[in-house]
Amino acid sequence: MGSLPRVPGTIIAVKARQVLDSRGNPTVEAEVLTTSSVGRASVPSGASTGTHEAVELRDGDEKRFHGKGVLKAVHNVNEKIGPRLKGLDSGDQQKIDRLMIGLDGTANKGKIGANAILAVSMASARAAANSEPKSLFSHLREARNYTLPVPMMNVINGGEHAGNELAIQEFLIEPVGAKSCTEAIRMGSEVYQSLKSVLISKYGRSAINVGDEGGFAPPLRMTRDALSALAEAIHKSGHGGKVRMGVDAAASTFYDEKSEHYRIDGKELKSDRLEDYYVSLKDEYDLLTIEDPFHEEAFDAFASLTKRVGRGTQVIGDDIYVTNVKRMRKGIEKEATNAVLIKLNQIGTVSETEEAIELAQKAKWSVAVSHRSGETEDPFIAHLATAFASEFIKTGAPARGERVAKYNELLRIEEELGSKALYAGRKF
Ligand code: 2PG
Ligand code: MG
Repeated sequence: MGSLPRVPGTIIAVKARQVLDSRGNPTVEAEVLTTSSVGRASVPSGASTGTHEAVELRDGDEKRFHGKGVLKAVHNVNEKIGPRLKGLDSGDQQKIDRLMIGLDGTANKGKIGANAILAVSMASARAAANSEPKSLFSHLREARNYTLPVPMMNVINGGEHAGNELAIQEFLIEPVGAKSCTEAIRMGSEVYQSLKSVLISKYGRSAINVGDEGGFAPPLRMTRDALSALAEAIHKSGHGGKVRMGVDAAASTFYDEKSEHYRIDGKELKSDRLEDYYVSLKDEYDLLTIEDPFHEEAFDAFASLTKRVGRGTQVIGDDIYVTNVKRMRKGIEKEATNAVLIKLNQIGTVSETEEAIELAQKAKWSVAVSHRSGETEDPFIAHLATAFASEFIKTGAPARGERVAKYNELLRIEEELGSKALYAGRKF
């Protein structure tokens, strides 16, 4: 009896292991082995997570990793998912993802674990790309030209990502005036270094300790102090006019449900007063992006701000949408925002993430592909952003290995594309 023909890219085995993320917590890494390739991927983990996100399966065994182990998720990959994927084409992303969604059977992927499912979903895409062989971005979407995203670099960390008292979680620089993504990364790095000296001279050396995403975590409390330091750093680096600023408020983290007030800058503000505050900050600092300005259910408050600033400013929804097309449809209907943050692990598969991006693009929203505050060295999102020509990529400061892994991958991608590479900065 002769052996069956070995079709390239056919899945032979799937294996997972527990590795560490950038906060030192366990996460899932998966490998998909095919007849002609291997694909490996690991998944990130958020701190300011939205209530409606897909659920990571954690062991809960307090004796190991303070309950954060992912051995159950690893087991689910090895014993439940792996055997079912054998024989499938690693390039059939829809089929693989649908099979895993069906196997889990819950709306939030909490049974098998979104961490288990996503690791396999991403590793399959890589295995398929490697078997063609192709770069991951061109496997994800075939195009004649590719547009590389504007980096949104989070250079001052607050909120749940730092040990200071800034209510706003992220203060971002956005080099829209660069000619290429490579030049944008250089500008971002230069502003970051200028910011370092601005912070030292204003607040002393302890102000340059870094937070979870590699941004500085100065001992500040007031939003304007952070934005002013940033504006000074941009000016000092000589990139005035070319590098814009943005914030991710992650406002669910400073919203008090009981009193319906937001606690920010030593004040307690009702939604309409907070809206006025954002408008004044936008005018003073020419903010290009404002992410999650209100709590995750405040569709109407988002819509009201978007109406006021949406012509020149990208109001980005993160926790409000959680990369979920159902929630995004509600946002489109209510004109809640004009942009969306996209995170693979909020929804849990590559194909559902792609569906969310396509829905946003149909609605003429800007798209920002994003990392999580707990990351790994996996640069998958650099390829996702390039493949789908997202306007932005948000992946931390140009510092810390897990953040620069993505920026360095964008440098490689732009080099590989040569004259076929466009840069999204020109849109702004
Ligand atoms: C965010 C993210 C990433 P986290 O709110 O946009 O910066 O943070 O991963 O903690 O949710
Ligand atoms: Mg956010």
